[in-house]
Amino acid sequence: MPVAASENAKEVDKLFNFMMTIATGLFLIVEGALVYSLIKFRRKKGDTSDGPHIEGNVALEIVWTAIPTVIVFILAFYSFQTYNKLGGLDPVNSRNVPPQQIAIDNNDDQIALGIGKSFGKEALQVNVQAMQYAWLFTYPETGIVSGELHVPNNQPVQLNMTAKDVLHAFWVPQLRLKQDTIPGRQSIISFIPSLKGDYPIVCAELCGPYHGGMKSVLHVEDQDSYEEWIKSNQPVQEAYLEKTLTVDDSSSNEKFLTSYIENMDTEKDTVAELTHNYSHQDS
Ligand SMILES: [Cu+2]
Repeated sequence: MPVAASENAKEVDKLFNFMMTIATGLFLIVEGALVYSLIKFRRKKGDTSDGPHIEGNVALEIVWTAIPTVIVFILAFYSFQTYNKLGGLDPVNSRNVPPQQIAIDNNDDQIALGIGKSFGKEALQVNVQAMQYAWLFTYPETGIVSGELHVPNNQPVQLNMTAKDVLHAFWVPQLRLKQDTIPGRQSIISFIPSLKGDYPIVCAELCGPYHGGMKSVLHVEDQDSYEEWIKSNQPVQEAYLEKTLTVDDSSSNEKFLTSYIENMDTEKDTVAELTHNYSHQDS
């Protein structure tokens, strides 16, 4: 298993190790009995007689039905407990959804999908948009838009995710978290990172020919380097925003952009789509 980079991951690992222990024990008992019988009850040379005729054994059948049943119930109970501990039944996944910056059609009455405890306003909110074939992370508090996810260590993070085109899946093996991102709907995961480092963000849902290249990086940093990253990214964004706002006073982004892309062999539809997205992010 890769390193466990969050508190959630440790819970998942405990469940996994428990299941693995039972499975290994069962494997050894069943295979051991098989190998033992192969050797012990092998036909002796010259022995052509039949084996003893055995017709069922009620006690034995009850035992070998009861033991797996008990094991399955224990595993079901333990899995459910872990799911609950990770926040699977938490209200974050019902109505209490923070406003998304990216426009989503009609999600007021829908239940948000996902897993994670509800940390409320305490959590760092990051909006995640998945698209063919990239991840886009927006920090609503600072206005930063990034292709990488930076989070401070030991602080709750809530990812509000959606997809622009087709189904994708946000997966960070080191967090033991995987969640589909869905066009037109919001899904949420929350976690508390507990180990500094850089971890891969992988798309885990076949989403098109370049699906394999749809990767990004999760940087779990100490508070200082995180704030430094925020600072170093913010001025660029602000300067850019100011520039676009002053030039673009007629709210016709298309006109503004057209002068730049005239020689770039770009379709008019693409420009329209781009400006559409920008106007959503501004509001
Ligand atoms: Cu994808």
